[in-house]
Amino acid sequence: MKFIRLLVLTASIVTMLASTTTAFADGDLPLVTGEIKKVKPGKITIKHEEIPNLDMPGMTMVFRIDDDALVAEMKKGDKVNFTVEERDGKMYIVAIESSKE
Ligand SMILES: [Cu+2]
Repeated sequence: MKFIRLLVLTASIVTMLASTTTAFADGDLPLVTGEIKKVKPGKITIKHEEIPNLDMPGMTMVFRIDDDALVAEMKKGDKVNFTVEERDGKMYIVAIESSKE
């Protein structure tokens, strides 16, 4: 019986891990690290590291973001991991999360 319980536990941990990474699985965009400098409705200024999929070196710049709920969670000084894609020449954050422990 102990073995079965362990199996169930393992299965639920795997499910948990899978669900936390879902947000970053879209389109296999590379994860970028950065620090938030400013938060405004629909826009976040981030000092970011290199962004391989946009061929962009590290810099501080404004990104657009559609998800107001995500914007509400972010604040100046937060260290973040995020993914970006270009739409009509503008940089949009696809997914973002605080990287603080
Ligand atoms: Cu940039």
